[in-house]
Amino acid sequence: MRWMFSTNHKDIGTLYMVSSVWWGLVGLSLSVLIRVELGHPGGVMCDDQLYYSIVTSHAFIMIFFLVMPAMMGGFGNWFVPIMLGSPDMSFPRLNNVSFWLLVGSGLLIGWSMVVESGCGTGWTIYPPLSSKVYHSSVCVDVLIFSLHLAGASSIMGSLNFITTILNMRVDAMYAERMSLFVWSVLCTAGLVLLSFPVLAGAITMLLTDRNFNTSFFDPSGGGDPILFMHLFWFFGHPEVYIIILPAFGVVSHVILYYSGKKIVFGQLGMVYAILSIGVMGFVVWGHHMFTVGLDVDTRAYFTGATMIIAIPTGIKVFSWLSTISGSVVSLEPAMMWALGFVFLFTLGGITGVVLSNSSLDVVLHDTYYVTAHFHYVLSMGAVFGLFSGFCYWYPLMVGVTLQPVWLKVQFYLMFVGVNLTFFPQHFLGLAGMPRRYSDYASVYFVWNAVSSWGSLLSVVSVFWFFCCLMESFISCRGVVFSGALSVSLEWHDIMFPGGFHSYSQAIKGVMA
Ligand code: HAS
Ligand code: CU
Repeated sequence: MRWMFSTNHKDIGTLYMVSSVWWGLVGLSLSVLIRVELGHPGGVMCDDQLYYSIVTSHAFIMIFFLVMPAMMGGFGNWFVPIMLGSPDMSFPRLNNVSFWLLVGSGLLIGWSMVVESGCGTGWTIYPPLSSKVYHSSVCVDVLIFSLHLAGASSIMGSLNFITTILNMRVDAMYAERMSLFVWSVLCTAGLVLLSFPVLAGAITMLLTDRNFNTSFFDPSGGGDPILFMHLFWFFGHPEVYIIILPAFGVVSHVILYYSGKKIVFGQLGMVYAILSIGVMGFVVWGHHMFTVGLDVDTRAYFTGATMIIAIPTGIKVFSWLSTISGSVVSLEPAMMWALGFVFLFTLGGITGVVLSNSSLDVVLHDTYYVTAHFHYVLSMGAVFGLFSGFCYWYPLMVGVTLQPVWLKVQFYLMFVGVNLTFFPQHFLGLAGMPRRYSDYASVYFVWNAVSSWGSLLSVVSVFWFFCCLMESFISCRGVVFSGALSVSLEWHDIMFPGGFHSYSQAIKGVMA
């Protein structure tokens, strides 16, 4: 049982990876249920509350139990200390506590799903739908506790990352030499630290509204449900960058390696882009609330502020392209995922810019266009980033290699699957199909059917991925690690593409 209490960053990273793979399968299963329900008009569940509680759990699980733990907990724990030349994280025991809090949080969210028909509130848990009147059982309360624990876990993890990155670098690892992955983890940790407490406050107020007769969000007692939306989205928008920034870091790393260059094009510009995305992420939350009756000046502000985020993001996209430009790209699986990321994330980002126009958003809000937008940046952004990092770092983490041809097959299956699933949702949204309903008019049938079949293809690809993992274990193609610092050439190359100029200097710093 020693592994449970390990304080080693790699062990904890592995715990996070394994648990997020498991939760990813839960989230995937829930998404299949959603697509089965929407496969044809009329549906199969005949229970709207059940349908929507499945949607709610799907979102929470994918965000809080798959993407964040895998990116920050998994890759972050594994590689940030190594990339800094540090022996471990600053607070190894706190690191272990962060992981186990997340497990507790997972148990609570599982519990909330089975109390009566679960929380049919959506991941936004807006009152009055989430209030005692419409959700009288304890499911919402349990969900709130689950979020409290997940928040505590993330905040502790972030404190650990920030302290480690600021204090535990070897002498020669100046800030400007740090890998872009480390920079993105640092910025993400800052976002978590500033945004999660706001969510915690909002849900605690909801908890007291539900149980202790306060009326923060209840107009009959002088409260205002719009206040909840402001608090939620003040957390919610930074949250979407919390999800995507580490993926940016992974993609920068992978693209640099497979382009065979010494340094990412515009390394410093990339750092400034990460930081400005982080800062601006806090001042655009109103674009989720254009339909609540914001006055025209406020809408103009949020439209403008939101559009400006496309600039640093564009800087990142063009810097990746410039890094690739002029090199003989080796199309290994990790690089295919990274290129897929750049292409599809950009598509999702551009529909985001469309939605940022308040006048358009009044029409498109709560339609499938929004669903299409955020799945392009999530399922094809964050998740592609995860697969890219996984293919890239797997030999380091596990000690055996994956079969590249098998992995390429998986990439193509997934690429086609997710595009079939989500591209038609743009059409559905533009045609006015609202999100968050378990049924639809038969005029929307064809594209919904395409979408549902596409989602099955993604499931096939995930099963195939597990076949790839098993193949790697069975064939046991090893990687050789050697040397006093257990740093082999392959290790150097993978961790520090471009001749590891900074790392070799860092190591010299340790030796001196
Ligand atoms: Fe978003 C809703 C706008 C990025 C996730 N987003 C969501 C939701 C989620 C989500 C989960 O303004 C739904 C929440 C819910 O449950 O209700 N989003 C943006 C914008 C960006 C953006 C402008 N979103 C993300 C990322 C996410 C994410 C990243 C997670 C990983 N999003 C919105 C808006 C809504 C929204 C509205 C509310 C909709 C509604 O009604 O509910 C940007 O950060 C994207 C920047 C990236 C690019 C691509 C690369 C840039 C290049 C530079 C050139 C491009 C230019 C644009 C100059 C833009 C290559 C040209 C424009 C053309 C049209 C051609
Ligand atoms: Cu947003």
